[in-house]
Amino acid sequence: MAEKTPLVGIIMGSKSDLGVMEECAEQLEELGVPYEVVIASAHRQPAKVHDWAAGAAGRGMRVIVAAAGKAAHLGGVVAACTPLPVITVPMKTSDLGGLDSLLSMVQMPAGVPVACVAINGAKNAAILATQILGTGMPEYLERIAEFKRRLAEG
Ligand code: RP5
Repeated sequence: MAEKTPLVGIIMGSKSDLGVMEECAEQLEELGVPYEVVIASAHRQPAKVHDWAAGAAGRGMRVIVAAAGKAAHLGGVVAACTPLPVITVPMKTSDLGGLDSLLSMVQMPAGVPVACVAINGAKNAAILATQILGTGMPEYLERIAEFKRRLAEG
């Protein structure tokens, strides 16, 4: 998808999130959505996260998917730096099973919302991102409609 301007930006806190988040990238590819992937931690590389998020809309992105685990502040920090909608993906964790990630993502302060899919819900994040694109871009609305037709066929 490198030849097209990315419409979805996928950011994750660690290389260790990649195995799960590849499902998000694969689903976006299946739906024909151009995307980019960046690995940056809100805690370890805060300046990189801020710069990437602050520039995303200007570079043509429409939706951001942010994945992180444990004290998963990445999605909230990204949401603080961009006017774009942010879908968060809580990573399953070894100690607390991902409940830590989920709760630290969804409990955002008023004024800075994020959407949040299930623990390890990378594929659903891609589908939701495409649905958001579809509200303003008929080609993606039609791809989701076709996706749902295939789901219904079983
Ligand atoms: C978070 O901490 C990452 O998103 C990852 O899910 C978790 C563990 O990261 P590593 O210690 O494996 O890099 O920041």
